[in-house]
Amino acid sequence: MLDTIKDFASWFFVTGDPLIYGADVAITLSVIAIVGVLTYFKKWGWLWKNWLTTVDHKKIGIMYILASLLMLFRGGVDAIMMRTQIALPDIKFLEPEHYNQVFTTHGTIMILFMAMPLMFGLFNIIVPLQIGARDVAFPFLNALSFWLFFAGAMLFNMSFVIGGSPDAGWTSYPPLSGLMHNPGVGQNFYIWGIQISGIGSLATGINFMVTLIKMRAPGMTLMKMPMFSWSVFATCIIIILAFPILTMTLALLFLDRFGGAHFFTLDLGGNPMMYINLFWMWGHPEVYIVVLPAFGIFSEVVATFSRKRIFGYKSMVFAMLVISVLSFFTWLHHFFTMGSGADINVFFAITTMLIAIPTGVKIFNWLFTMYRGRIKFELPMMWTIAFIPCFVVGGMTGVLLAVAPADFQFHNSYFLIAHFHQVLIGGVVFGYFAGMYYWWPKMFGFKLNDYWGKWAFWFWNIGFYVCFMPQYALGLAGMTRRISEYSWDTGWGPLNLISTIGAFLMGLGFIFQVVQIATSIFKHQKDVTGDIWDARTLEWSTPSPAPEYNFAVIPHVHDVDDWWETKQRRAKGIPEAPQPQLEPIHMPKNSAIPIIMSLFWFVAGFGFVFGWWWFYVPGMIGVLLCMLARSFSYNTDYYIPVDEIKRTEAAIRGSV
Ligand code: HEM
Ligand SMILES: [Cu+2]
Repeated sequence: MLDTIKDFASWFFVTGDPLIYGADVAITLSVIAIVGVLTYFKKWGWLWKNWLTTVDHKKIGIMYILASLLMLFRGGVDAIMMRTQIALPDIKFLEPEHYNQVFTTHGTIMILFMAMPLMFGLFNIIVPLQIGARDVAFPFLNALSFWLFFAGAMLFNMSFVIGGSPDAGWTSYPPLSGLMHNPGVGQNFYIWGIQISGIGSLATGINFMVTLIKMRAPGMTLMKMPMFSWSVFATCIIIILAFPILTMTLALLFLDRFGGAHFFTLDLGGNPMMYINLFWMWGHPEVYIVVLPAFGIFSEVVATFSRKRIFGYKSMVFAMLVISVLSFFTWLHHFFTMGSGADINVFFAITTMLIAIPTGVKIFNWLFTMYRGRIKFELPMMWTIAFIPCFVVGGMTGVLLAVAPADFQFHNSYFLIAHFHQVLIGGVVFGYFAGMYYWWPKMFGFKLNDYWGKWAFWFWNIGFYVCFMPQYALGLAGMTRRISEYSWDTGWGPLNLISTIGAFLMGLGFIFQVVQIATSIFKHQKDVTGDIWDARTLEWSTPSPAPEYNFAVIPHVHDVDDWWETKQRRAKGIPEAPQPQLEPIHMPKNSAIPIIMSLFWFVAGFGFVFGWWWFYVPGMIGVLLCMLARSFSYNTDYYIPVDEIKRTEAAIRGSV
């Protein structure tokens, strides 16, 4: 009996590696610490009422950002471990199997559990405020999306200590990810972690699309919508069309592994290349999903800190929509080497290169906006200015990769690794950092500390070039991706060492950011204006942080940059239209169903991972019951009375 339990435990828990035991201890201690603090300060009720069951888009946004920063930490630790292993030839820090797991979890976490939620966090915090709405179109669904993301992310991360991590790359191509070559549960964690959070992502795409179409303030025609909102619009088009492909593809892969199907196997009529095509039909649009909102952020930041209207508003909108369509026609550039022949490769080479045109248009628009502007070098603007050259170089190496015959040389080499990190870090991460610094005062009512912010900025930036520039050369010298060891006679040692130093510099940059956030929380000056940057769009017309109903009176919009125009009119003393009477505000009620339903999804996912019906059957029944409970709950909204609005407004503004 004891032996059976022992056998089970050593199979169930990941064992045998000091790093993992360290993590086990750290996780247990953190959980005890969090539970202890909450209990000691009697904060459970507060946590449940104000956060875990909230449907307020601003709070959901903050939870997304918090979770994504945690995931950035995990993904970053993975990165540092890999760079340590390959800093020099013949290092024995990570075993090859372990290295495979680490690049798989790093890639998956960074894209799906770091970039996506950071993006959704910014959508949540800003979009309703920017278009003059009181919340998103479906606040309940919004909370559910967050909790589904969170359940998926937790399930995925659990593989680190229970069952074993996936190790077939973030792309998880069969046959390597198929049952025959990968019988453990790691791949199942990959499938179900992504699947559960993917449902949430799809729902968010639909939610924000409807919000942008239906909830804009009166007068805000589509062509008066702020640039960030436009970028969200373009992104949602891609999410809605692309995520179902991923869901289906992973479902088929799961059927192969779980139900003995042969969609992607090498025999019985299956074809692994089908998976690879399907994966990138989602995967390429996915990179535009994460980068378009960054473009939106840069557009806002450039206009605000150059104190000018964005140059070429219409061309900006057009460029974004063209990118969202084109992004669906380039997927094959990820496997020019598949052998589909010259004609097909040429088609995809040309579509890929075409994307450079709208992207170039945007770059010039940003530059022309800055031209002759009175530029203020605040942190968001610094990240934006750092982004431009970085993204231009990253984009141009992308065009090189799009040259199909040349790609036979570059394919799967460190040249590719350097390219995609340059656009993902220089574009996506820099963009979201710019957005986080820019809108932080809107979220919390104070600015982040400049001193530590500048340290972080320079360490990230210098670290970036030190880390990734050598990798272009390494790629050309023949170093392929996903290798954990190489010998001295390759000559790759020195450049790899430099690259690793760069990775550590970026790691320090991240630590400075943590210090920056911590010191700013303890010591800051409260912003009482609500418009700390003297900015242009509607979110800055509300107090910081905005009250739960956002706008006591819904604004009427007349211009692009409506808030800026309003301020100009006020400065000139032009009388404003009289404020209409306050009316009771219709609001959604908090709900516990999203978090409970996601918990059931988590249980079901866990059951599917191990093939244990006594988990997945109750889990799925729980999910169904939650759906029923929601369908039959009628008490889902309430009105805030005028008196209370007056009191709240008086408290935050000093007067009504
Ligand atoms: C913070 C600095 C970062 C460093 C030092 C870093 C480093 C690395 C390293 C060493 C690899 C493995 C290369 C190989 O052996 O093939 C890798 C792979 C990867 N990284 Fe990063 N990375 C960083 C940030 C990011 C970010 C921000 C993203 C995405 C938003 C990202 C996405 C990926 C992906 C998708 C892979 C491919 C994984 C695979 O081969 O399956 N990385 N990175
Ligand atoms: Cu692509």
